[in-house]
Amino acid sequence: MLNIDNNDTITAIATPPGVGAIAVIRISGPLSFNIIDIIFQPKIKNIKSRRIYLGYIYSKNTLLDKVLINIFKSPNSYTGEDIIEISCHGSIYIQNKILDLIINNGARLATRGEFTFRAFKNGKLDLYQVESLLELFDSENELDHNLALNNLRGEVSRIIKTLRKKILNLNTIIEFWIDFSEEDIKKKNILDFKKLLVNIRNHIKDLITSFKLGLVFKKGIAIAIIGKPNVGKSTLFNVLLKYDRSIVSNKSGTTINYIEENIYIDGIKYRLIDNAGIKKNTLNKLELKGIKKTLENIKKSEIIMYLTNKINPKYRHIQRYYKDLFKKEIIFIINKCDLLKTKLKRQDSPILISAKYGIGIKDLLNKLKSISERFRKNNNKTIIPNRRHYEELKKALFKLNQIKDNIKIGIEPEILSLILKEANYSLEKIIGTITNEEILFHIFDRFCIGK
Ligand SMILES: Nc1nc2c(ncn2[C@@H]2O[C@H](COP(=O)(O)OP(=O)(O)OP(=O)(O)O)[C@@H](O)[C@H]2O)c(=O)[nH]1
Ligand SMILES: [Mg+2]
Repeated sequence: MLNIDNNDTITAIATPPGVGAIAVIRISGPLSFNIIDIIFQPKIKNIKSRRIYLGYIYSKNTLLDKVLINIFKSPNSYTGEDIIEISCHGSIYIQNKILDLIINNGARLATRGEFTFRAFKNGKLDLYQVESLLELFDSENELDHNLALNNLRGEVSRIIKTLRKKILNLNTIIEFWIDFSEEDIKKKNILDFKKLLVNIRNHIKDLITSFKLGLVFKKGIAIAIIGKPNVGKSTLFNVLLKYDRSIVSNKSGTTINYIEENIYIDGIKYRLIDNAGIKKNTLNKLELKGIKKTLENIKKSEIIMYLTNKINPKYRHIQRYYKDLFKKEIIFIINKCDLLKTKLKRQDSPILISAKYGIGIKDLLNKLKSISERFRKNNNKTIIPNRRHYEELKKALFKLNQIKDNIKIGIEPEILSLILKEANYSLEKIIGTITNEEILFHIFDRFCIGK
């Protein structure tokens, strides 16, 4: 449970449980320096911030360990309080002995996320940054790691704060209408109001659409491998995965249900989906179900790998079809090039490969990398990866849309002002200037003890 108003000195082991070369024990709060004065030798006169001291931890007269301690004086620390970080030897015995010693001298064990909660309470991080920290811990590839890191630096928080300010400006204009009713002034004000409203709504819309890209970064760029039965989709799937995951056979219709696996290429995560072959004019119920799933996978993928075995002069049409209709990147691939009678020059598109004999796979990966660059470039943009923030932004936009509609039909300014407050409330909930215990508990409970 979160200790919202509590000011105790807290402590915890910050490194993962178990034996390691070293372990780090943290202390934060008003008693931090007193405790170190009792348990650390030699005594430190005039403790200096951001300094490392080498010495010994004693429990009364018993030597426990030789350690390094790191000192951060309030307010220039992670929590904003006085912090000591003890780097001790990593045996479980020593870690627990030192932790007990700290507790016996006045600290208590921290709860989950309590160090970060104090950073939030003391204005070191806002709630958006706290949640970005969680995203950073959860990140498992370059794209979502960069995204979380950028957000932790506070860029989105700044944008949300600017939007809030603009909403307050809207409210000032409305209050002006309430106080003064001269028509000429009001007309000009309405124009200003509308302009600002469009600006805010567009900005929020951009943030809302960015969520989809954020999800792609987190879950991985989805690639659907599709084509007619027996063209070698599962063989290519296994080659890219580097192990035999999908069943391959010369019997047409081997893959009935799709298979999905993650792969990492150059730090980017992809979700590779091997699909059932698309067969024209089938009445077989099982095959129809498989094709339906293939179509669903096409829709939810960012990239399509379209496999054939022969040179299809219509490939440019097919490419355009997928690009225009589904808004997908398509990589056109001719597989089984080892069987091709006519010798084709290797060219950019279609890409010639033999999945079975490992020919052309490098070309295919290069093509994939060049498409992925587009995603990497977007990595610097402002992206909202968190569903809670996304939902609050949608609520804010809904309220601003209501204002746009209500202004047309001449609703009283007092009511507009109330709706604006609700839009503002949603933005405040994102950065945590307004929040409730339940939300805080839910967020900080996702941290481990020691963070
Ligand atoms: N010669 C040759 N044979 C290949 C190549 N790639 C796949 N094959 C063979 O083609 C047959 C079909 O391969 P699969 O990977 O099962 O084809 P698929 O597209 O997944 O087929 P379905 O699941 O039935 O839609 C198997 O016998 C493979 O060994 C290749 O590059 N060259
Ligand atoms: Mg297959």
